[in-house]
Amino acid sequence: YVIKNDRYVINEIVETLTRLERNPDNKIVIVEDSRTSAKLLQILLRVHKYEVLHFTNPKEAFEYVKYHPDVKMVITDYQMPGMDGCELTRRLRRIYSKQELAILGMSGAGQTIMAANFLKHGADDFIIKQSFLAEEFYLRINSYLDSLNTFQKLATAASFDYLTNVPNRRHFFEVVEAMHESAWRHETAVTCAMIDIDKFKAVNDTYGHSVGDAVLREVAQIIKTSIRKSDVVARFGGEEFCLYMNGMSSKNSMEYFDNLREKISDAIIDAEDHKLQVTVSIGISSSIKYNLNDMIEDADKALYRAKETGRNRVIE
Ligand code: GH3
Ligand code: MG
Ligand code: MG
Ligand code: MG
Ligand code: MG
Repeated sequence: YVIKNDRYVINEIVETLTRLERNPDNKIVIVEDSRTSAKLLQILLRVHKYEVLHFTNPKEAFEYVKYHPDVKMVITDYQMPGMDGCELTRRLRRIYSKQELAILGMSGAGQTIMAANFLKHGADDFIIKQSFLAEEFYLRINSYLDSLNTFQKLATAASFDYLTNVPNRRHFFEVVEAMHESAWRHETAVTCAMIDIDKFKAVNDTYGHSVGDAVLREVAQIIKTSIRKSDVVARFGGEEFCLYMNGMSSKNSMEYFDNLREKISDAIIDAEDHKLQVTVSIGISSSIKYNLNDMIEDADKALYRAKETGRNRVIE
């Protein structure tokens, strides 16, 4: 009777917990073939508002985590059918660094020898199953998640432009260098474009700097929503954006950029109490060169010509 009653209570708790608000920033995957042990861990973690997913099969867990970079932590048992916890750790570490994913190995009491094994394969820490109830357990988990979240915030801040929220120049080169090398090897069509707002100084001079900022944000937003997932845009200078597009031929790029130019010049921008319009000049370079910087330079030269010949136009 007591057991039955306990089970009833536990089910009630689980019911309530699944309805609790969770923090999707703290997604944890538990890999544990013993359902009882996993359930306990799951309940305890949910109390602390973690988003928890449980897998009994390590191979399925691996596939899931591989395609879900939002998972912050994997807590894995050692002994499981098909693949042991150390092997799972080793495979995950080939994909995710310690700054991207925390891995905690776990095992039953009396198996502390496992600790070294887990750490050797890339785990951050090791816990003994019976220690779940200790406050130390949460403090440790919390501290791992806190450092990961802080690191990711810093990484984003270092790669994105604060004003427009598009990647900065540094991030552009980090990402595009590799893309460009592969495009060169595979002889893929690529296009590099420089986009510069026309007479932007006049916007600042007439309406003030904060209206200028709003215009910049809006233009960045239009560019961002016009590109494909595989394209990279970055804020290169004050009112200048660079775009790198893979698989974009010269013929298509002229049409694409003229559409973009038109979209920007048609936009009525709401900035503070003003409604205003701006135009952009665009220089493009579609003949691939081994050196990425040479392509950017060509786009820059084309941009200069676009300015010289009257602005609000696209020149290749
Ligand atoms: P052009 O058509 O030749 O490009 O003329 P322009 O006035 O756009 O070019 P110029 O290079 O003379 O001036 C760029 C201006 O952009 C100067 C600067 O005050 C402004 N600017 C640069 N960064 C920012 C920013 O973050 N916010 C604001 N509001 N203005 C900026
Ligand atoms: Mg097991
Ligand atoms: Mg300008
Ligand atoms: Mg200028
Ligand atoms: Mg400029």
